[in-house]
Amino acid sequence: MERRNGVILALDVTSREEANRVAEAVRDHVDAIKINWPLILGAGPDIITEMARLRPVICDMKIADIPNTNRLIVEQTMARGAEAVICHGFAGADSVKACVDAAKGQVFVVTEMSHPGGQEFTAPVAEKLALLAKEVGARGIVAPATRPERVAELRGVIGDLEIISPGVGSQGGKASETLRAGATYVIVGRSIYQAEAPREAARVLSEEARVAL
Ligand code: OMP
Repeated sequence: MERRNGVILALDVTSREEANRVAEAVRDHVDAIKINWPLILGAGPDIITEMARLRPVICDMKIADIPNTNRLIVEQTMARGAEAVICHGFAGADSVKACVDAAKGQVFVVTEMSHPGGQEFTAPVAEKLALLAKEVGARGIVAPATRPERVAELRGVIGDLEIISPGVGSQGGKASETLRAGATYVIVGRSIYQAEAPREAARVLSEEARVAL
């Protein structure tokens, strides 16, 4: 995927119709579409293929199992046309490596999570998770737009790997601050798909992001 807007749409709607309506409306202003369990369960896994026709798809199942199960999940996901997947790092290096091998490197590893609970267990080990991502050859990490100072610190750990950052808008983070702190892309869900005019909301965000890049 090419960074033109600096924004990834988190398409957490639950029906195929709604997914198409939002994705068609905003596709010019986002660089990728992130699909999570709500849409996969609501619309079925073929939605991955359908959305991949509009924009590159990142599948966010937050995979966190033993290596063999991780491999099977990633193979099924990539076969449906996803460009990349998101996995958790806490299952260990062998589990993350299984994802990296099955996705040919196209893996983002979750580090510190963006919600308040992310400070309980993920924050204290975020640097270790980021280092693990680098060591096993992942494409990048997920780091919190709600705490841009942490994005900057984690950038220091991973060098030139990519950082995708959720938490902009509804969770309180700001796109420009997050990108200036070192994020490669911001991930935005509700502020776009729940907006009265999703296309305009995405346009404004991508404008803000492009100025900050
Ligand atoms: P909004 O809060 O609606 O913009 O959506 C944020 C999206 O990013 C959702 O799809 C979350 O599942 C996802 N996310 C987080 O919010 N926080 C994290 O720490 C990690 C993720 C993620 O891995 O994408």
